[in-house]
Amino acid sequence: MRGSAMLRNGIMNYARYINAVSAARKPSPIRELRARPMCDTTREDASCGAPVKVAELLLKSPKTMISLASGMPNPNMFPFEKASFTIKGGLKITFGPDIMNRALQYSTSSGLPELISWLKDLQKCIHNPPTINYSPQQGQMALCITNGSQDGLSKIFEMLISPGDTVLLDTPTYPGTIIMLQPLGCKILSISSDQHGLIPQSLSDVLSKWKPEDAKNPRSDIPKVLYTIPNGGNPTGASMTTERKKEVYQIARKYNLLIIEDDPYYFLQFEKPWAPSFLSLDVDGRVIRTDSFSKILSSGLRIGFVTGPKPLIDQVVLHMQVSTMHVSSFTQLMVLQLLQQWGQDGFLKHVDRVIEFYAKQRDAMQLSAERWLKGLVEWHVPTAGMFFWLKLKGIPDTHQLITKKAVQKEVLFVPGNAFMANNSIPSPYVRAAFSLSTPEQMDLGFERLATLIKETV
Ligand code: 09M
Repeated sequence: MRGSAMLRNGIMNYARYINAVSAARKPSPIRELRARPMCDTTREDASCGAPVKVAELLLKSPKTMISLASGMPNPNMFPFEKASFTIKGGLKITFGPDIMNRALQYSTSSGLPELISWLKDLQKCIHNPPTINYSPQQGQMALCITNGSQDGLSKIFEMLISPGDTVLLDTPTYPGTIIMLQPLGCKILSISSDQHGLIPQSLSDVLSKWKPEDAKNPRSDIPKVLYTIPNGGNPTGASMTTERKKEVYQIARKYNLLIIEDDPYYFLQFEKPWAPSFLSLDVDGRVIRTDSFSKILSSGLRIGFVTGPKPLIDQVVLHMQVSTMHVSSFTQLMVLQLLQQWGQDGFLKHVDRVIEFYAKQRDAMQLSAERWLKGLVEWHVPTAGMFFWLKLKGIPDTHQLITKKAVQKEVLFVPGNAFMANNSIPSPYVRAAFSLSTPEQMDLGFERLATLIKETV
């Protein structure tokens, strides 16, 4: 299944990236009926004779059709009848009996069609991906809805990584990603970053061990995948500049890499204009992007979405068919109704309100850092996200300090080594989040940290 060519006639050879497990996935036999739908011969129907999903089949069927096919339960037997949600600001969402039945029923694995359509419009508007009008084989932009971006990410890695593969990781990085990758048996190569995110030169240096032509050799161990968090990095708070993204994209083209753009803090960019995403630069169809509603609508509803080339999104959806089946219909409908009522403008206005809150929190943390940590700690002020990345001077490893002494002093941080693929290497950093604490708590927390550092060095 794994092909060898780089760009075949200028088209990405997606089979090269899809591992054996993913390539072996087949559509669920109960969700896809290999049957001929009722064809109205007076009408052109492109899907006649092709595999058709049960739901599609039922939609196309005449009213007189008796279906004994679907094993879905009868929603009339579900106990919930109606619901209504009051949105801050006064709007109301109501689930009457019909919507409630839909909310409680199975739905399509890729996500509710109306929500997919709304989110695709959002992606087009925000990122204007060059792939929008490509053919599916060329890597046309597709989208599916996942249980938060984490679910999308894990399915992406499980689609792409085979044991023994080498993966390029923007470091330090989100521990969720590290623990997703480690059991897949891949080798992780760390790419250095600074306050502007991943350093293109570091990527070039790491890749210089290979020749670009190695990407044509299926037996070569040349990396195929680069993972990066481009905005408000977790833990660094760093955001990549447009120039860096362009450079990284060119390196990806040279070595035929896929870029996994994990961007849950995109909507928490405090300064406008927002930076162009990798997706917006993606003329080849080599970017697969994870978005999240966790930071702006709800983390508990578990809604994220994956946007990327159709051949890859299709594989993610096949994985969903056998695992989660789909994101809760209930939460998808809740979010859909809200987004439909808001419209794109209303959504972006809400995002602005969220940004205003987090920017103030960031300013409060910056003020407290200036007050207590000057001379003891080095940091950069983040322009996105929820984190300060603090380098404690004279403390080569923060692990003991944070897990033992800081706890006694009643202040919590995450020690830097938690964000490294090899967490036995000492780290002088700690991550401080400004999302949940009040300015007073941040101030007291940093005062305690300052005392701790002074007692230690
Ligand atoms: N801390 C995240 N990050 C986190 C965290 C979290 C409980 C989550 C990056 O909700 P999703 O699935 O859309 O987000 C997953 C995700 C993906 N990528 C870069 C992230 O930062 C979420 C949850 C407690 C602590 C947590 O600390 O950083």
